[in-house]
Amino acid sequence: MKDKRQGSQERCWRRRVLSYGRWSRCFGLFAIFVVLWGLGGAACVGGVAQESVVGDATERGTEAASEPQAWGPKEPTAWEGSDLDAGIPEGYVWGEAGGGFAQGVLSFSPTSGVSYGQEDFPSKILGPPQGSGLGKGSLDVVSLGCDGEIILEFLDPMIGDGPGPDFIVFENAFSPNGVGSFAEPAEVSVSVDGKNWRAFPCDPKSTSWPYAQCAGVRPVFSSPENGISPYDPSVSGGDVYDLRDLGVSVARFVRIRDRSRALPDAARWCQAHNAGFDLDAISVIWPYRPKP
Ligand SMILES: [Ca+2]
Ligand SMILES: [Ca+2]
Repeated sequence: MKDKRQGSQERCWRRRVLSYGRWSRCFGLFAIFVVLWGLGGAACVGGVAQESVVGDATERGTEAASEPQAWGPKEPTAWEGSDLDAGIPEGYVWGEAGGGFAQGVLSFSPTSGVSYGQEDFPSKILGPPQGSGLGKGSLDVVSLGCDGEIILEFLDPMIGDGPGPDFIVFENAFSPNGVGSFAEPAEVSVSVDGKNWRAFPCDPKSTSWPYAQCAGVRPVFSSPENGISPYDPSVSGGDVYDLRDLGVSVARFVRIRDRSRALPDAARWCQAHNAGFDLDAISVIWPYRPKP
């Protein structure tokens, strides 16, 4: 039999008739029990809280990694240099010429029924071009469809206005006989805030090949396999752009809007699942990079 002084609090509760003295001792033990229980409980809550933060962070990380990307139009993040005529952005410096490729997609609006290349979207269009030469168009592309649109983002590097051309848009135009090309022209615009745009001239209806400054016109020669530089317009192929033509010194976004519906046979080929402009890649000739 346990000593009464060491009896458990539970035993105390079972005793219905207690003298005042015994009740006091019992209450004292009970009070100690409550304090210890409270401390333990607090520690326990603290532990659970800490665990749940870690758990949440882990879960968020998992969700972020596995969540499918939605490519509808979304709000660009605020950036203080949102003046289209802005100079070198705060915290950015010139990098070496030949600065990389598009790094992200702000929005993608393919025409309904157009699906070509979407299984590997967007990785397929964020790397280097996979040019197939003069007589053959690359299959490593994502189709926009007639009137489709895509907006690509550049942050590291952004595109700067250096001497001469600043970026190159690669489609999969090809030219079997070396004269002109089978083109699917698209308008190219640039922006620093994703809202205000300046467009290079592109009107396939009123112009003839190469359709002013439309993209999707010139065959692509550069690919990782052949080692031809994707940054040298004299050998790379693709359609070349100079920000100075628009009076813009830096671009964070490039928008491509298909204009191939303006071509004579558009009604026929605009029905295809690979209709319209087919984006392969965009290379940055003159990069602005965040300061290391
Ligand atoms: Ca330039
Ligand atoms: Ca196409």
